[in-house]
Amino acid sequence: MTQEEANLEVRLEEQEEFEPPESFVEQANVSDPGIYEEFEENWPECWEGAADLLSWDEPYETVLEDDDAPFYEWFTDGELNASYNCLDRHVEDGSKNRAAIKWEGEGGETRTYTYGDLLNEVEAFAATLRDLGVEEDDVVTLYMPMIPELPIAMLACARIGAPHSVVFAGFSADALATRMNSADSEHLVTCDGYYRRGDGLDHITKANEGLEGVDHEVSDVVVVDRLGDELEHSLSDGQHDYDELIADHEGASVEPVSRDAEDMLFLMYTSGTTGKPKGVKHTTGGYLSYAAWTSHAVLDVKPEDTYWCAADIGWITGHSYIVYGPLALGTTTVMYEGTPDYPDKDRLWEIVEKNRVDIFYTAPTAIRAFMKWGEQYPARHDLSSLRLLGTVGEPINPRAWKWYYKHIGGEECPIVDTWWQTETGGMMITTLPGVNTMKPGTAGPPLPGIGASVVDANGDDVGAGEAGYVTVNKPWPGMLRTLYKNDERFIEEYWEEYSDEDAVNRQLTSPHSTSSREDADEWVYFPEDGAKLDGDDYITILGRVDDVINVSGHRLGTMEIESAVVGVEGIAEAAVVGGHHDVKGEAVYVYAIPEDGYEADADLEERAAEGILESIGPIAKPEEVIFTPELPKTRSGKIMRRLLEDIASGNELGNTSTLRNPGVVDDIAEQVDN
Ligand code: 6R9
Repeated sequence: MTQEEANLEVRLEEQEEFEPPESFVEQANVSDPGIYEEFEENWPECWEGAADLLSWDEPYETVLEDDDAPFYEWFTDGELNASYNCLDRHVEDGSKNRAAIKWEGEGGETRTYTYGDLLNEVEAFAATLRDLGVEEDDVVTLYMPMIPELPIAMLACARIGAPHSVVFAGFSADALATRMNSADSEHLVTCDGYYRRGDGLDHITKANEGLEGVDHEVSDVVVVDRLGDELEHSLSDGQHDYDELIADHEGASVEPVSRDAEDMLFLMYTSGTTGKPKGVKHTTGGYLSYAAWTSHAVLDVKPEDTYWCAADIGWITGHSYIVYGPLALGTTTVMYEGTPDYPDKDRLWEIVEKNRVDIFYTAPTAIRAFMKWGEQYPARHDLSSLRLLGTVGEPINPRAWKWYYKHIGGEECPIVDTWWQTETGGMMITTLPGVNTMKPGTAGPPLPGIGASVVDANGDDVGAGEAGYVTVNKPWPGMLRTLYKNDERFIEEYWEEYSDEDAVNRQLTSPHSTSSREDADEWVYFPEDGAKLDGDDYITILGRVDDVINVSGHRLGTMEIESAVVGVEGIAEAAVVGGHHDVKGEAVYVYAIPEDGYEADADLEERAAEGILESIGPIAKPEEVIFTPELPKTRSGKIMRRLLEDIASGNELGNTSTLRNPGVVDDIAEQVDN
């Protein structure tokens, strides 16, 4: 390192605030700081601008209907179709030959779909689904990895008004069955396999096992042949080959169905405090407007851009910011099948260089891995096409932020650190890249029109420098409408904590007996995240305050993992917590008590890990399984999870004398490697 470089390094390390570069501001979709006031004064009508990014078959009559809060409705009586908005209108506008999806297979193979191509294949698959008997409002489950047929299937569902429920391909057979059962889904689209680090990975066996666990009849299964000869698979009765179906329906024309703004566009299952995953319901008008608006305002997406969100479509980030937001805006969206270190650790930068990517959006866990691998990998490539960088999924530490800023953005790209959730549909707290000063490690202010604040346990706003909980006291178009077929749980999970008690009781005792307008102000959404506020009203997210952990940006319920572990023969009780991990953010730690007559040995450990793989999938793989004759408990018999987290993270342990069984702590701590 030269002296000059060393000086630069020191300067960067100390710098706490960064201004967006002039060159970015000049071309930004949003650059007027007045937007905050404008939205505030004109709320909720300010959201008409988001709806205006879409084409409507029928105009909406009311922007926000809050009579039955918190079952809000947005753009009431409006009608539209999501696939029309993502495809046809761009083809009609003369962008037929613009690339819609640029797909990179792991092994170097590529496929480009223009808007025209994509529309044709979506229509062919929509016709297929209809022929298979899929009707409007039937939930179609898509258990697929990062192959183009996944967004094609999503848009085909949207075209005929069948909500999709995408199940992350890394989830287990059990997880697939649970989700199909919960959604009463009778249709499945899946594939034979996909590539991971050069190997063809079998997926169909897992899908078939999952189908065995479905408690109702599954009328049809469509299988995409991704691996060809690499994996021989035979189709059983009721299973169809995707390519054959597409060939049979080539040239089909399928009118997009006009959907009510409030009709369900998709379901997405996510983890919560209790064992059962929650089916988050998103709608056509509000969700799509919000995904499009945030893509426009925060990601600065323009039709002529090549935009890349390196997430998996199996999570909400991929739904909103690989598929719906970017395609609604008519841009080119990049999709990558594989891992970032195959064939080498510069794979992503090679893709950026080759495609001249303008905007890149990823998770802090990936950035921490890039940092660990070293700056020589991005340095091999020309990354000068990049204009904006983004992160999502977990808090980003200032060091990782600065590394990203310097080594990927060349100190010329603003970074948006976007806080949001499966439930919020789109971004909620982040800087606007053409407007705000950036502070590494701090997401930023709430977006214009978003009533997010940090409150104490009583729901009162905290002062500058204080910590508390994130709450949202105004509805927004992208919000979840309910949990699938479970309005009660929807209220209990998200609204009970901070909303007016009487209002909550009224909805719980006589649901949907339309409340008065004044009541609408009494509803406060609780995302279950802790946060800190600074003097500029910027919010630093501290992480979940419920029993959800965040492993590599993936949300996992500790209760779900615990129930998998106690389901293993020979294990009597278990507690699962997240412990600090340098790259993953958090890692899974299992503390388990063996049943009488079972040895706490390597075999039991392996079976515990196996139990987790079977019921959830490899993303929940435990970092360590620690056997103990007892779990540390309070005098009232509650497991002291905090303490177990501190042990897992290698933190100093506070006073443990108030425990019922303080002696157990040292025994456990000795076993943990850190
Ligand atoms: C989009 C997504 C949601 C949880 C959320 C929070 C964490 C997301 C974050 C962040 C700090 C950010 N989270 N973005 N924490 N800074 N920029 O990730 O949805 O999978 O539902 O997870 O992720 O804890 O509550 P989801």
